[in-house]
Amino acid sequence: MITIASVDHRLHAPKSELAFGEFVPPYENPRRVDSILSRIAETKLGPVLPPERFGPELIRRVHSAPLLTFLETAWNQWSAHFGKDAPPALPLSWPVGGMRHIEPEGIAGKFAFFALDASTAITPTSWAAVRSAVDVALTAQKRVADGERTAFALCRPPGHHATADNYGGYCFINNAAVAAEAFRQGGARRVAILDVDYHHGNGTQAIFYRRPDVMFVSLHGAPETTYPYFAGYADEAGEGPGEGFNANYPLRHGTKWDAYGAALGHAIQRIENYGPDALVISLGLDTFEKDPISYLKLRSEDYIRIGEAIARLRRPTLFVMEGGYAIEELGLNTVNLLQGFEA
Ligand code: SP5
Ligand code: ZN
Repeated sequence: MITIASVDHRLHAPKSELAFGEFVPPYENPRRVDSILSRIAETKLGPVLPPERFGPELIRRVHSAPLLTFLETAWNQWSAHFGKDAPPALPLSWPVGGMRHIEPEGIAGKFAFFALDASTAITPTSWAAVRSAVDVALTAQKRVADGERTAFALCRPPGHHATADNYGGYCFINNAAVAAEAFRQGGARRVAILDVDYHHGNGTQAIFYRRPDVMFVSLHGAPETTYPYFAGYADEAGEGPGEGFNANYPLRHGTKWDAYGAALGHAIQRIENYGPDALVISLGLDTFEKDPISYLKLRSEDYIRIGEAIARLRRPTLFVMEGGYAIEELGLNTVNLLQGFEA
């Protein structure tokens, strides 16, 4: 299997993350990619190639102009206000129900307007890393659109929490959504996105919620107890023309392979019935038993079975990296899944 990866992901490496009221070393950090690349080399999974540069057209089909302008200029505006040595930029308030959703002029207000949480810092060079992750996704997508059975987009930072208008959950641009849109623009009539990250892909779901041409199917920790809390319930089925093309499989804390495998079987059947021309996998490995921020209990060998189950769909398949924070085993688990697919 071909992997697309960029060295520019290192440009996004905040010094700290706000978690439960204190600053901790970021869970989402460059060592994640190192772990995966070293396992790819060790197992001779296949070549690792750099991305091509893509223009902003496909990104603009998925995200609003105000969000993109904000992400591109946020650090400059923040540092103009708080100085070049300002700490990584974070929001401190939000426009909740009953308030006005109008973009403020001041930079602190803009952070409040565009961020969906306070865990996702922006540094001087974050935007360059974010753009490289999209290039990684689109380069891998192109290979699959051009006839390869599969490719692995080793994106960092991840993307599935980013909506059309908001960033957060370590995500800025929704790499998987942009890739799905690329398949559509390239002539695929139906695209399915299967999201196996531990966290619900609220961004991807929202982007395609009213569309029948891109089905979103997700297995994730139940929103009653799990970030991002406000999406991911089983009754979220899509809306308007998109009704019937969204499927959520929320799972309780402690879920092991038996219940996970059963839910995955149902999810795969939904996609089989849909009959997509292309499949995008939002590939999170934070369902692992030793993940430091998650509560599912999958074991390393279970990822081989997930890969095998995805392969049974027999569709052109693009893997797009999302979460996974047990860094020591991240490479093993990721490559297990990819090898399960190829077996
Ligand atoms: C792409 C992805 O996996 N994003 C995950 C975003 C998680 N956001 C914060 C969740 C809360 C983390 N709390 C740390 C718990 C330590 N025991
Ligand atoms: Zn996750």
